[in-house]
Amino acid sequence: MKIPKELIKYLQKSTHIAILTGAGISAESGLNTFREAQTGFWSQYRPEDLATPQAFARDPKLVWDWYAMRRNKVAEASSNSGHFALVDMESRTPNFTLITQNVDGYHVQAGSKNVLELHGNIQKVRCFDGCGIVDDWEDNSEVPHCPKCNAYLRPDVVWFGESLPLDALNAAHKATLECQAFFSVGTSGLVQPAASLAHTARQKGAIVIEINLDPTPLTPHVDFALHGKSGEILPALVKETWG
Ligand code: BV8
Repeated sequence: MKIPKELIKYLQKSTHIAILTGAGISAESGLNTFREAQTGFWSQYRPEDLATPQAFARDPKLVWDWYAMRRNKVAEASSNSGHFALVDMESRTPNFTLITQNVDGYHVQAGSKNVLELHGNIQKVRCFDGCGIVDDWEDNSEVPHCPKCNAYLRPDVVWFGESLPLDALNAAHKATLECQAFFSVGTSGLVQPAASLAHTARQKGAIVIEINLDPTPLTPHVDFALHGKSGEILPALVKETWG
């Protein structure tokens, strides 16, 4: 993938870069992306129908098992060259904010420092009745109970219809307003409010770069659309920009 010279020159002068990542950046680690058709027993379900508080209330064991399966896949795989390229980019940029929709924890595992997990983290659980307990995931087949109030414990992720963690969302907005360059990497740009960040960056005068396997609804609005694998494009971009 040839990185446009104009983009390289602009990034070399940028002191604040913001990145939004989605499931696509973990695809080359071997993880299914969020909307990819599910396999086996899970092929009968749509992820959007399982990632809701209603689905968990209706059948806690089904939703718990879905996350246990996904968490095992996360544990079996690991960060890829795309994650590591962003660690490299962060070390070359005075102000760098990595905003992720992913719950796999791979950015922190790769060594990224300033990471905002908008949709939570699959390695943690919290009380379903909201008594504030947050704990490490317990590896058991039955849905665990809160040690404080005995309600079910649930994955510490943000489900559809639930609000995002305010501190992470506010920090993401702040970085989006202040950055000179905003990258959208490996995301279909369908889920709100994360999907609106790129448009906000553009309205504030930042250049917007999309790195994605396929075109998305964002593509017509970006300054640079680099279509291909993030695990190949990001290392090339970091090398050509910062050596
Ligand atoms: C909320 C955690 C307030 C769980 C997830 C407007 C404003 C506010 C809300 C809404 C709104 N309109 C609609 C809503 C409701 C809803 C929403 O957005 N619905 C959509 C589907 C229309 N939003 C919410 O409910 C949010 N809550 O706003 O609170 C509120 C409160 C009450 C009522 C209303 C509002 C909460 C959203 C968070 C949901 N939780 N995840 C879990 O993971 O199980 S979202 C889920 O989607 C994942 O986190 C995932 O990361 C995220 C986005 O998906 P992508 O990452 O983009 O993945 P996808 O598979 O779609 O695409 C992958 C891309 O990668 C593809 O384009 C592919 O081409 C590319 N790719 C593949 N391989 C590669 C690659 N690219 C590069 N290299 C490769 N190798």
